[in-house]
Amino acid sequence: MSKPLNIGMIGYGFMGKAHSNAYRRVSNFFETEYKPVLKAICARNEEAAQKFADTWGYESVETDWRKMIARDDIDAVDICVPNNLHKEIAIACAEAGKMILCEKPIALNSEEGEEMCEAVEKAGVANMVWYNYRRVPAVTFAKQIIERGDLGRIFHYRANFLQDWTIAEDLPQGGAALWRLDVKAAGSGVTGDLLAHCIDTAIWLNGSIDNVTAMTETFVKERMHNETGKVEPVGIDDACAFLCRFGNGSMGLFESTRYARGHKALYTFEINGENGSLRWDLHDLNRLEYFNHGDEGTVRGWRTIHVTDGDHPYLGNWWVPGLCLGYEHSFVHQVADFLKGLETGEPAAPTFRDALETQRVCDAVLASAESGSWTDVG
Ligand code: SOE
Repeated sequence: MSKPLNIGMIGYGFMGKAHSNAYRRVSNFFETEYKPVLKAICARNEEAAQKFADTWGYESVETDWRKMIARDDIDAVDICVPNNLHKEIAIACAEAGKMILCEKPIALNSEEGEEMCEAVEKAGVANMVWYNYRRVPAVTFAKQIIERGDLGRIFHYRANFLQDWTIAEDLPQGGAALWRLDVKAAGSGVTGDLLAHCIDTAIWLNGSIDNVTAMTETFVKERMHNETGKVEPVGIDDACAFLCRFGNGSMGLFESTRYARGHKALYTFEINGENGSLRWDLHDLNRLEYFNHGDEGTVRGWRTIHVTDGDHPYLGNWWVPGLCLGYEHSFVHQVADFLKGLETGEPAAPTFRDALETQRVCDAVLASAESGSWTDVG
């Protein structure tokens, strides 16, 4: 017998769409005991929220999140609002006994993240943070290859996340679509927004990060603020690069910027081990490149695995072998795993606690950029 899982979503931006699409699709393709029901969407702007509800099939609209989380017919709350609101909402949801699916990064900083972890753990509510790239099948498959031990001892991990959408000096900061440029709402710039994805994947694939040395840059120092109407200093990092040491002895090299002209969302990673290497590129997300040193010498080389076979992670639930998936499927997979976790009692990762580890690395990166020294991950 299937059980409804009544979702209340707070916020309706780009991520609200990605998550809503995932809730709607998941039961068509994955067999799970719990089936999401889009019960309520909550946003301050009632008209916009109603439009969103009509588009995505939410049954009701709320304009006050406290009212929504007090409703008995809401089981799980999806927090899709700017980072500075995550903590207060998540703690209130935990106290109200609601499950929580929270947008990344978990919070503005790890102090807030720790409070959120304590709240969900005390309440015993299911919780997860939307680091969706783990569920791109080629990335999940990379994890399987690494876990089998095929790469042997790991020497290097490197990742980039490059964009170019904030180069214009007249782009304002703050407000609906541009809160990511406002340090008060976002907590940081590319470190929390983009490197956090790279760090989450890296920790998942290659284990914990011990210490970091970083540099950041803010190329445009002042921008008009949409909320105050005044030109204000820019507090976010526009670009960040860092080196790190992983607990397994390997070296890490990470770079992210919103000033790499020509790149819209170039997320790539590569991992080099004693017996082989893997690399992946979001622009070609169904492919995983694999060099296996164990191959016979004359034919040894980088092979491209088209991760679309029925035996590849998640693929058996979709089309016939060979047909491609896209960005949006990573969210569907994350919901499917969350629902499976409710069924089995094995929480779907990344939980708040897992995401806090990523946040601690982000905090160490920003602290190192500030101090100019190697910094331990706290
Ligand atoms: C920023 O442009 C952004 O939308 C991030 O906020 C997302 O987390 C990332 O996946 C894509 O880029």
